[in-house]
Amino acid sequence: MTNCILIGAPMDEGQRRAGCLMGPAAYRVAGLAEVLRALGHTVEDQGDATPAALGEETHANEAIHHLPEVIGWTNALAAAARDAMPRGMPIFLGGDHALALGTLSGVAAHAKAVGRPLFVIWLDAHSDFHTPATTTSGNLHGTPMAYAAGRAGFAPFPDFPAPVPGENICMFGIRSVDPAEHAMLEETEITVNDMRVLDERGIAAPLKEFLDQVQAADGMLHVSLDVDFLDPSIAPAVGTTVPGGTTFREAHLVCEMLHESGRVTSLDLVELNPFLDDRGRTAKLMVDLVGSMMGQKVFDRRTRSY
Ligand code: 4U7
Ligand code: MN
Ligand code: MN
Ligand code: MN
Repeated sequence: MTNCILIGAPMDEGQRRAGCLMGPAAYRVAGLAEVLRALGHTVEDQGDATPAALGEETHANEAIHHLPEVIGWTNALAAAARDAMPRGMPIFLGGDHALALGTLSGVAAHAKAVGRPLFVIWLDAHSDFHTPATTTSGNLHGTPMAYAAGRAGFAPFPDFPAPVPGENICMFGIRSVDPAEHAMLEETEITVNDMRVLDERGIAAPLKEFLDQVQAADGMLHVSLDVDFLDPSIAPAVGTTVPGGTTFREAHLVCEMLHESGRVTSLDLVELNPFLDDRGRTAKLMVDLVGSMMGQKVFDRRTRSY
């Protein structure tokens, strides 16, 4: 059984649409702690993190907005992640995906300190492989995977503590990549399982390949789950909907296989915008997916409709 440490990250400065900061509250209302306890886990809800003091950082790329705020969150969440890792499995309740700049920093620093390799699975419509220099939207939620991979061009962010090697990164569900991201991804060893790959091969085979790699290396695994990984027809509460996402069963299968691997050591739940939701169905689906990731079995499920 796992000690689940819930850490709210009510931030929305990584993109331009208001509402993501209500995410942590929505997960609590949707019963995340209760679902985890019913599966036999212990749950510590730490409440919400607050950003570190604001600096006055600026960037030559004028599209970038809220840079000091995002750096403040990065520092605070890196510290929160480092503090939580030795005590259990942190589950970060977002908040937009820029929170992963911080969560991955703290998780990577912890993995380095304990001498274990860190692996990352990026469940997202987007590759989030921009740097502050290449982003044209200026939305820093499109950058965290590049930061964790150690891409240059992140000043004035702190240097990423222990960059994750490309071979240890797997992207899943990708269907929206900008040209600058594409060009950089080509130069890495990152596995990009885009929707075409999943259409052709299904979920299980490519995911098993990656999980076998994590197992063989005795690795730790960070899961970053962006709501837009899911098809907008089942998960409308997100600012950046992209058609052609994963279905209800595909997403649950990913989570069930992650559970069976026994490797997941930290989790981000990002980009939920409760203001865009339809009677809480996206929040409830995300909670349900965490249930599958933490041991809920299809055969033991009661059918719920939402
Ligand atoms: B998310 C985008 F231009 N690439 O940089 C950008 F398409 O965390 C989208 O995955 C980024 O939701 C999406 O703004 C970030 C865009
Ligand atoms: Mn994302
Ligand atoms: Mn996305
Ligand atoms: Mn988004």
